[in-house]
Amino acid sequence: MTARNKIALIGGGQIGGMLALIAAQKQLGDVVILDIPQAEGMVKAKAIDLMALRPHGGYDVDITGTSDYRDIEGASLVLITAGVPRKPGMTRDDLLKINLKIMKDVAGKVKEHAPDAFVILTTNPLDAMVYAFYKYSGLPKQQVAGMAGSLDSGRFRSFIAMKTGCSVEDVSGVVMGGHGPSMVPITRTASVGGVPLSALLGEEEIHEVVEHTRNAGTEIVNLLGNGSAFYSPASSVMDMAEAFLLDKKRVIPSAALCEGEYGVDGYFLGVPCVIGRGGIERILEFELTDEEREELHKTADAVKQLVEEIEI
Ligand code: A3D
Repeated sequence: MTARNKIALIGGGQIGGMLALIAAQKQLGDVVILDIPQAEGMVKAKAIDLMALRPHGGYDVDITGTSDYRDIEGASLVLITAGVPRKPGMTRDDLLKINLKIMKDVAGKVKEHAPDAFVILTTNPLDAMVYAFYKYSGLPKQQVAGMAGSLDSGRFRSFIAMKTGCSVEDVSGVVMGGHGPSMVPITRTASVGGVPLSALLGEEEIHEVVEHTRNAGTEIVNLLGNGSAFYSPASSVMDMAEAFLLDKKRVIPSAALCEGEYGVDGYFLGVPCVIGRGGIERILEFELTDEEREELHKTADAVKQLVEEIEI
């Protein structure tokens, strides 16, 4: 008998709840949703609700809610969304101090109770939080990744599909760099069914797609008024999670520790990564134009500045 995977969700709020639902629907494993003691009732309630959805949802895994870290023992995958989301008028960077405290607490406990797990973080400011988690936990670099490039590239692809009137299924494109306004959508390699984007859209239209991609998160924060995006972030995390659990070797832009790649050293930054059962197995490098390299270094500098505020 093969044991099912155990998936621990640290943070059971908007994204955490969606993660539990998608993981269950895909039957990726049993799910433990952990939150702070004050929110234990909330995650227990979500777990009961999701268990009751099983006869309709076509899945047969166990979902539990807890505030006790002993319940995540044996998890092969830990997905962290613990933290506070933005409110209108806030930048992701404004969350640094408050979410850093949370990350210190979470990192120590994950290290203690699930030291072999692959960990994917979503907490903002993303690239700095992944760096902090890596430093606080001391886990190997292959085991630590941040979800942002997956979402940003998904937005990029979706907006290209909308602008060209073609199916999103046939759009490919990558967004690199930090998860902030200086992220770098690589328009040169984007394509629709193998046709270069530049053959389908004019400069101005491509510029609009790029700006929409960069601002999509803020647009949602302003419209929601209380909280940030959660459907697409959860699905973007789950692409990475599934690539790990099923050893798919998918190429997904993720915040990974760069040690010389793209001229970045010692920081987590969004780069194309091969994800399989070894976690972040490889970073794929390709030649950037001078302009792209300059933009990537600008975004890396923004991440560096934030990381310098962190005392490890
Ligand atoms: P929310 O619905 O508030 O859920 C966060 C949960 O974390 C809450 O249930 C909290 O109780 C819980 N929590 C707080 N402290 C702890 C702790 N110490 N241990 C365990 N749980 C804790 O937020 P959300 O789910 O909408 O967003 C979560 C994070 O993701 C925020 O920081 C967002 O800014 C971020 N986010 C990132 C992206 C990226 O693309 C990187 C996209 C959307 C949101």
